[in-house]
Amino acid sequence: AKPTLAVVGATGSVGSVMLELLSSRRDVWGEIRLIASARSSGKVLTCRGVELTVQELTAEAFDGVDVAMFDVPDPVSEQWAPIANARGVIVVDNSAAFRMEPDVPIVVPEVNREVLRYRPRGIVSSANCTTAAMIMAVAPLHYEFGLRELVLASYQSASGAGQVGVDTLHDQLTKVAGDRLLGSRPGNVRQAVGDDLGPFPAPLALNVVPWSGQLEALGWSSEELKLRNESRKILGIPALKVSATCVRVPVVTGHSIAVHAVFAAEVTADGARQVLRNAPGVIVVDDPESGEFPMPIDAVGTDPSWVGRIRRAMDDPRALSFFVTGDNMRKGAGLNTVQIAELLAAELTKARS
Ligand code: 11C
Repeated sequence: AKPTLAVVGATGSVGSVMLELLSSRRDVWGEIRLIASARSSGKVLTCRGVELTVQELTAEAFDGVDVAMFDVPDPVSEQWAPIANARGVIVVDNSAAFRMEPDVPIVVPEVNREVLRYRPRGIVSSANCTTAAMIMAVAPLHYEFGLRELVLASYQSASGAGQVGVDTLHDQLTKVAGDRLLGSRPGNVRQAVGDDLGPFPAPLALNVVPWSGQLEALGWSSEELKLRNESRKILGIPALKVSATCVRVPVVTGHSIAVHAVFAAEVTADGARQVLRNAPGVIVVDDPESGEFPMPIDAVGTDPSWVGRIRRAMDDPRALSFFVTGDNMRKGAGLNTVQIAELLAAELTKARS
């Protein structure tokens, strides 16, 4: 029998991307069970063309489940993943709750699928959305040229902060529309936007906000440290030098990263393009003369990481600068989680046959 899948957090915005992916990809699942908080239970959602009623998150909801994809806040994963594990469920978790635990792998299938085998707790983490988009391009270059250092600046969309982030951005854009003086005087954008900043620490409309996540030690944000720690773990380079500045921009969906990567070997832009053209899940869009760059308005709704603006550093023949954009709801969240779950389904199906 095909394995049973549970989607925990099915009614959220990443949850709905997961249902869309499960409805359009090769179907490897037997039963699919939708689970959410008590508030959302009883809702009816469509998956694989069939209407399913969302069940409440309880221990019993995991009975008979083989694999569960979690897209819920960190504390909910922390509480419920072990409960699911105790019922024999392998959890693929898209929160940050377990990513840095030594006995939990972070998997990006195109990059390090071999670590999926080591999961003593029955928990596998999916990478942070900014890390996932970036690592898809950086990993194949690392395997070719030997990565030594990353200097990163992110341009993260509102949907990374959930549906409330998207709603906040649209509400603010409505408030600032039409007034052509906004942004040319100090304080007038803040005044037009008012107090409702949603999940952001400052107005996002007509602005960029150099902040994502929580404040950590020495002034770094949690998102910046996730980029550093998760890159080191996924690439298996514990001492990799990584400095990131994470910035929220008024984009609905699609996280972008300006990457400066230093390698052990000398690189050329053409050599890097060649490597990236052959890399799974990567599309090279690099023709500035024709105005072709990787951009969120084009990457939204697509699966790959789009890479362009590939240049060798003017002052270091071992360094490259380039720009990556990916749909943070897909490769950055729902898609990567679904891909990991599908690898587990293949493993379970093979073991049972
Ligand atoms: C954002 N990257 O754009 C964050 C959200 O560790 O999975 C995802 C947080 C995470 O705000």
